[in-house]
Amino acid sequence: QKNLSILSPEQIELGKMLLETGQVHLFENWPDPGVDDDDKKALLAQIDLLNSSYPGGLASYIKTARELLADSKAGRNPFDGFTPSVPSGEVLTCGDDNFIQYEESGVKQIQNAAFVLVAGGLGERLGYKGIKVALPMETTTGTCFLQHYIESILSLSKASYKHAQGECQRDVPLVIMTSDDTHGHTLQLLESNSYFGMKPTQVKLLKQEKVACLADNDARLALDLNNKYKIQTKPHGHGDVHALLYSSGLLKEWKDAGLRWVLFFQDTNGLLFKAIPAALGVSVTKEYHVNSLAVPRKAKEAIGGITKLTHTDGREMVINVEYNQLDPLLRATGHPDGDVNCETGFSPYPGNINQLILELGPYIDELSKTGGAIKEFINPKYKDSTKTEFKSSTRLECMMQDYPKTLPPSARVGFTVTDIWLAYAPVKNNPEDAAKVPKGNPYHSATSGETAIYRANSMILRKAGVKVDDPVTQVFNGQEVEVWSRVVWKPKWAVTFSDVKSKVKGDNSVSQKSTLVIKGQNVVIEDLKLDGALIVDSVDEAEVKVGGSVLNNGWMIESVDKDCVELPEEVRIRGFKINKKEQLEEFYGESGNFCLKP
Ligand code: UGB
Repeated sequence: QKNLSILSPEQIELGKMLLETGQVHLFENWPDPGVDDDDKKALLAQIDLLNSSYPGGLASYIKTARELLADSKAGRNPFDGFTPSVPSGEVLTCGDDNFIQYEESGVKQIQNAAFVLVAGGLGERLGYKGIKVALPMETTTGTCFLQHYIESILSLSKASYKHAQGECQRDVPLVIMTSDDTHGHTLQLLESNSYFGMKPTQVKLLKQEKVACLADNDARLALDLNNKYKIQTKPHGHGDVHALLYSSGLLKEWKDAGLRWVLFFQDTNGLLFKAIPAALGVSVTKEYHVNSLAVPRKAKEAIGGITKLTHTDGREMVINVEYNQLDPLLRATGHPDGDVNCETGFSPYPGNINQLILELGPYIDELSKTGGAIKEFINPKYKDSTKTEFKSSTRLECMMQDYPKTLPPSARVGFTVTDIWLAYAPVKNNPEDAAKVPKGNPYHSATSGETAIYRANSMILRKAGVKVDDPVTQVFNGQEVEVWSRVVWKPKWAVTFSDVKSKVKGDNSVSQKSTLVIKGQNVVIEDLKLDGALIVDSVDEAEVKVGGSVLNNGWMIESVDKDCVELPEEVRIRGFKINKKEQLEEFYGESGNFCLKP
């Protein structure tokens, strides 16, 4: 009461709301006015931010927290009444006719799409100090994830314009969700690299705020242990992206501009854009409101499983069940072995890779009802089995792939499974944890993330008719990986399998020790025999034919010690570096037709 004089009417209202929701402890023992007044105001300002950045405000946050904490204490299962079964979805195989047709219809739609990258995570599992989107996707060219994503979107839009035939050509928007942990560095990375060729107006950064931590089962907000005027906060999860998009007004702007699709993707998957055109083609053809991209998943692998859930009351949904919930759910519903591999060597439940394609119209309709709020969960770590005290404060969390949970049964929710080698190679685990991954399961490390790029590109070249040598097996940072020829191309050279096919002609071969880097747009590989390193670049106006026999000492992959502090962290976390011994490197800087034939 004594302190009311130092607060604004709005702050007093907020304070009242908190008192009504059982948060009296926040204001207990406040000294008289004149002492710590700035700190008191700072606490109210923080409460204001926590209130305004959560759909429904803090009152709603506390109410949901109490319900979920009670469920958790009572051991109530969120899947009560649901029986899991294996869903059926579209299965794509890179290079076959179906895949090529889907790619074609997907590319046409790119100019009606907006891309959303969720990049607010700090990557605790990876333990890398910088932001993950700044990591080199591969160290042959050193291209970072964000550069690759932006160049892929630009090249896909260019390919889409070609189909547009007089329709208006628009700049495909890119939204990046950041957090306090990643915002400044992401902006700096973009600004210091001229937005990697995108117009700055094409890119929007939306920062997610953290949510209040909870100290006990009554959902009392947890004060900072060293500062009684500050509430502890933690990330709320990638599910925030929906509320942020909605409240930013961007969805309406996109709808008014005639866009039709929103594509969500994660921070470190260097293969994803190889599957995006075909997956969008599936959405277009099947008229899916929601399409999740999935890959075959090893049982118990740390990615969610796409599951069909049927309730005793008849409700049905196809939804991601997170990896820590799938096994107990199966065990509780008549599958005593839980999540196990079937005869294919994979779990029958496809792995969610959090690449979602939403149709904009139905998405806006749904968000108009929910404000973008996503079904949340809570994961308190209790001190003991009485479940009365927590080891440390907890908070509500949400995941972007839980969006379909509130949709009506009429919503068309599907998924598309594609080859793992083509679509999924995230960089999530630090070398120590990756080395402990059971044999045969994916490492999801910087080592496997980079070698997967070479494997995918080599396999695509093979499918396009190039003779690419078999890989060799090597061990880096305690992880056994296949090392294929280091084949890398810029998205402007090829964004679809058909692009690759049309630019590879005659009889070509690439040896295992070789590196092939294609940077120019109109480069055609014809009758090339490569045993060494070859780098070809050109301006867009040049047409370059590359053939003949290229033989040199090349660029070699060499092991490095992950603990060698003289090496940059980006190198240490993969356990190898590229030793650039000798190469043939050509740049064609003028328009015209050229032939590279040593
Ligand atoms: N992210 C945010 O933007 N904000 C946040 O608050 C948290 C994360 P993780 P996770 O593909 O392998 C997901 O931590 O959450 C961004 C799916 O739930 O890498 O453990 C972050 O920057 C799981 O089903 O993954 O697991 C990153 O870009 C499976 O699909 C993204 O969210 C798994 O990813 C994912 O964050 C996977």
